[in-house]
Amino acid sequence: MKLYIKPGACSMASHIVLTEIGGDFAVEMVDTDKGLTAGGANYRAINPKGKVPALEVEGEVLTEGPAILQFVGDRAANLNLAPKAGTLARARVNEVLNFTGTELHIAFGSLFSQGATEAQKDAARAAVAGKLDWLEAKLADGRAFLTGPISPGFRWSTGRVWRGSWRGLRHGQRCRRC
Ligand SMILES: N[C@@H](CCC(=O)N[C@@H](CS)C(=O)NCC(=O)O)C(=O)O
Repeated sequence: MKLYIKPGACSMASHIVLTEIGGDFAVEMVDTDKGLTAGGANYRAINPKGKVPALEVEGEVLTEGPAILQFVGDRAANLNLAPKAGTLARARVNEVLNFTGTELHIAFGSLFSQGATEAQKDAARAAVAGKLDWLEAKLADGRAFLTGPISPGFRWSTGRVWRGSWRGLRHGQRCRRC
């Protein structure tokens, strides 16, 4: 397996999960502005979307952070990283990952768009804060995970890592270009 990433970008979540699983995988940096991998390959030939993360696996390329997180989590079944597919608990994981990967991600993207006015940035900040509030409210009962209480054996979850990556951005870490 090879994971394509960019420092400070949302690909960090996939990188953290793969690292925690301790699997056999390679990492290659991508310069998405130039469309080149660190090794000089045309990145759009690997991922036509030109975005990170992308995971090369079994001769295919899997894209979209939430899909990669669930795939690698499911493959490490012994680590119990996500509830079983088909359960409501798993749908809740999907709910959070989709919210984060679409609503929250898009809101952050506007904040860093080049040429945005201060008024547009203020509007983007308000939008991001509102979406993070939804996530924070889910934790208001003291639960350790967005999707419920901590289970024996759980050290972390795919959903928690994804949310944590975004929390880092909220506290000043800048996404180079979402
Ligand atoms: N829907 C995709 C979005 C991926 C995405 O937007 N990645 C950003 C970094 S956070 C990127 O690669 N941006 C580079 C570009 O747009 O050129 C996912 O969830 O994986």
